[in-house]
Amino acid sequence: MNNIYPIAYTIAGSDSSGGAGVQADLKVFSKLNIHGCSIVTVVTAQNTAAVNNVEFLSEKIIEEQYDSLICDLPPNALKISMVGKAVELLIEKLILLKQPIIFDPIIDSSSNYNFINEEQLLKIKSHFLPMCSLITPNWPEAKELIGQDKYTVEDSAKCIIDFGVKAVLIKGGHINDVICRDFFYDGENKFYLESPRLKNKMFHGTGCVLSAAITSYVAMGKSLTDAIILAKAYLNQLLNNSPKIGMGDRLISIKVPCNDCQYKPNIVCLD
Ligand code: PXL
Repeated sequence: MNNIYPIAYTIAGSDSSGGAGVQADLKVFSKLNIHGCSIVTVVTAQNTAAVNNVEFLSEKIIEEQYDSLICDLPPNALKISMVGKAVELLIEKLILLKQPIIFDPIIDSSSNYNFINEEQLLKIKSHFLPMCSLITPNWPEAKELIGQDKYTVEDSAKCIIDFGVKAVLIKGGHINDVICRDFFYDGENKFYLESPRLKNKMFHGTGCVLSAAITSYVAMGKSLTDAIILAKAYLNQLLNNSPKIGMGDRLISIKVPCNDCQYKPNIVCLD
């Protein structure tokens, strides 16, 4: 890749409140000195109180955004979250790419908006995951991916690696504990990243910020594990400095930091 300035793509939904999705990703890319390009798959109408509506863009316009970029602004790394109507299209296009893909899945069967249906989930597991360098599900998403909830976090990570993805980071933000623990596994190396949990905060868009920061560090040429540790420190910095705006309960990422390691997580290696 010969870009003189690193480029990252976000293939994601638009969040009108600016807290998550494409808007959050582009803010992070920019703060980390990466040029961000976007392929919008879904448009959401939301604010700090609620998601009010969602519209899926056509496969045609998703393909046109991708084709416009790929011939002119080749990426150093890609971040994908909401795939919308484009699962098959993305599989067809991205199979030709060599650049690392970081996949932050949005799988929420309890949501009113069916972001991924059963058939798409099967395609993601069989064809899309083997193309990805990393998947970053939260704990409920990890359980939905493997289709059962009896496994431990570590056994779930092993099952996810069996789908063919190179590495998995299961985020512990949804597990109730005073420490927030994320588990990394790549089929060989495994470790936990531990950070103190912030009380009484309903933060919206943390998954987007974390995966956008990982993508940025990978686009700069860092190893995947360095990128994850740096990105976690980056997210912690944001969470510790998040002023509230809007009238709802969902905190949004308005003060996206520059590169900073003040809040680095504790790394617990396992053999
Ligand atoms: O944080 C997940 C997420 C991703 N992308 C968009 C979203 C949300 C959550 O609301 O709106 C567009």
